Amino acid sequence: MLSKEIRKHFPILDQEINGHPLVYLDSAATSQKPRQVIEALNDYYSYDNANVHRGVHTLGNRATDHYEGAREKVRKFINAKSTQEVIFTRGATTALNMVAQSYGRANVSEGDEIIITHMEHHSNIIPWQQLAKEKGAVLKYIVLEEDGTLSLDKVREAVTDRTKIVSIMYVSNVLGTMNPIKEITEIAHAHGAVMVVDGAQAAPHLKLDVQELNCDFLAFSGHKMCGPTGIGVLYGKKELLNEMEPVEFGGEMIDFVGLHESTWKELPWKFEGGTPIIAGAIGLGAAIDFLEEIGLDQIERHEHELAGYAMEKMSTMDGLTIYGPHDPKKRAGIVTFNLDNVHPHDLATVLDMNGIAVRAGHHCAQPLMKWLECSATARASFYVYNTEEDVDRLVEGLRIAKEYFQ
Ligand code: 7TS
Repeated sequence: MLSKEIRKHFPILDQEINGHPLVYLDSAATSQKPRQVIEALNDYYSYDNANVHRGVHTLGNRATDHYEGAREKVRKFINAKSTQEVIFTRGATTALNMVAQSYGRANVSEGDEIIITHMEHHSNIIPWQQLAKEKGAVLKYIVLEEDGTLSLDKVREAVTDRTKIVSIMYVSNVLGTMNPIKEITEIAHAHGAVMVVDGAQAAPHLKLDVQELNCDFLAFSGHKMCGPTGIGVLYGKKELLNEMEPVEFGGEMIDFVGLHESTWKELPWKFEGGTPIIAGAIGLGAAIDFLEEIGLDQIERHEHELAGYAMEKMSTMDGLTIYGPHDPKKRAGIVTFNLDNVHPHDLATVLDMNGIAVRAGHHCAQPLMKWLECSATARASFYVYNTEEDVDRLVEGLRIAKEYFQ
């Protein structure tokens, strides 16, 4: 299996936790980092560190080449038309806030609609709540189907000619649901709305193609896709970004500064105020190289297989509720569950005692928890380095936990 060779690249996985070999099943929160990414960061700081876009000295030129080279890697990774459409941000959250604060403030007025769904992460809810409050706009939620999927009919019912923004996650961080973004984009565009995609859980796992999806904006984070923390991406269509105002003002993003008026650099730099996230971007570039060498198609297939295997094994356990679509084809490598009469935090603690790392809590999706009618769940999320043995260890851990609490 693919993952056995791959896990050798991840030094962190080769350790014991509480006397057991580590099984890391919390990649939806953050993925582990391969040696290639750690070395890219080390090499940058050891040999090339300097500020960028200032020309003249050799280190500065090298740092600029690496930083802008990383942008080209991202462009290719998402198949954007131009590097001008790739803005480095601190993460998906920052990218979504930028769209709300720049595009949203300029284009949303009183009575207009912003449409999201009940499955969104807080980072794709609160920026729109704030915008709606500021503008007197209406924030509308698309209701989910019983199995935690979205129906295109409900999307069609929700989107109207008053809709200015539709913002939806590609892959749910709780249910694992994969949403039909291309079709939703067509519906949004038919009503003149822009389509924003929260790609935080998609970029690590699927081949993204912004031209094929035809979305207007896409946000994602480097740390969930083998890259470092503190780096993410906002993709936007050039014609929209060109019309938008920067969100952060200061050094780096200016062309000319007068006493009372200033002008901005061209795209993408007008959105990158201050010294940029140089090492982070270089680390993300190395992560993209790593993922592309394996192949995103392979990664997606591997995770479907693991999630399918986990669902098969877990669904035979008494007292275990699994949330989200039960058809593995409709979900990514995320399995969220609860064990009867056991709080997910207690469950996660017993699993940790057995060397197994899962997340427990509301997963930054409180409206979804309300829809699921529970306050918290446990979640196992899989990535390239996980194996069927990891799933077996999880199932065994759940058995131990069940006995422990009985
Ligand atoms: N959108 C989705 C769908 C996410 O899963 C997350 C993080 C974010 C946005 C925010 O990303 P950030 O890098 O800007 O923080 N999700 C999770 C999670 O599921 N567990 O911890 C973080």
